[in-house]
Amino acid sequence: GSGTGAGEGHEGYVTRKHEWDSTTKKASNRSWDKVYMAAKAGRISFYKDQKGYKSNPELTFRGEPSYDLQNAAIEIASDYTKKKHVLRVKLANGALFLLQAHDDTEMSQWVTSLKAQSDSTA
Ligand code: I3P
Repeated sequence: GSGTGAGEGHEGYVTRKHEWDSTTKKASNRSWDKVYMAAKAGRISFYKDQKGYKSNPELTFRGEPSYDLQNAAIEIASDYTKKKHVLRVKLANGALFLLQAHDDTEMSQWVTSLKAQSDSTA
């Protein structure tokens, strides 16, 4: 659905850059990748595409674990000027992702839904 509350999930394609593994460790692969992102139950997971997510949700992008959004900081990355419609997700453990949405509307929807998930006590 297109809802952005904490109670329901939000999924869709984004272009992702994994910048930091933790506060002090840069991610080893910092290239931009088109991925399918699913946010629900206070966590985000990344997949190669929608079909992969639907048919085998255990098979994540590069075999990554899902990420806990509890106490994550989510904001529009207005200081990142190389691409448009980019939001920044900083997890409580210091890991940091830049996520490029298709347009400003989708970017705002992601910010709203991810913030709701980060506040979820589920
Ligand atoms: C990365 C790629 C990213 C770039 C990143 C590079 O190289 O060019 O686009 O981030 O810069 O490391 P590769 O594809 O070879 O992994 P930007 O788009 O933000 O510049 P970084 O090392 O400064 O993170």
